[in-house]
Amino acid sequence: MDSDGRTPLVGLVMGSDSDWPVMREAGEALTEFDVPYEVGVYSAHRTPRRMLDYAAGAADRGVRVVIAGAGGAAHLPGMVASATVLPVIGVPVPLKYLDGMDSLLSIVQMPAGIPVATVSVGGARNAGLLAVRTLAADSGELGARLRERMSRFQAELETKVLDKDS
Ligand code: RP5
Repeated sequence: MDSDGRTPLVGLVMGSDSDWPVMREAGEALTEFDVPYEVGVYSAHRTPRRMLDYAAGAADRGVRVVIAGAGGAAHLPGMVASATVLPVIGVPVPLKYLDGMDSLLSIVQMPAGIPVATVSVGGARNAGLLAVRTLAADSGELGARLRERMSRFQAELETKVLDKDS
């Protein structure tokens, strides 16, 4: 449950709490669209069993999209995707060395059959927005609300750019 007692629709997970300064932007985007989410640290390497338990149970608990961020040998998004049927959005977190290329390649080069939708290095905000769009495909009231809100959001982006030009 989130602070309003709603079931989280998005699982926002990361390999370490050191990823939070990047990953928080995904949470901020979800908050802007009033999408309930949960946050957790699940390391593919340090807590593998806990990570798999989380991934395997997420759909049954009501989660509909998982955003997973990790850096370096960034195996968390792919391993989460292997243990759930939910869409997984991977965020390559840049670390001190290699400019995040290690994180990017670890996440994006998935074997056929287990997809991870990978955003840009450090692109947690877009991960949050992509999760909103995924939920917006819902045929019910939630989808209608999010499509309307996303449409307004895009119009606002356009206005900001056009206003700078005038
Ligand atoms: C990865 O190792 C985490 O996702 C993090 O980006 C990186 C470093 O973790 P810490 O050593 O800061 O805990 O698994």
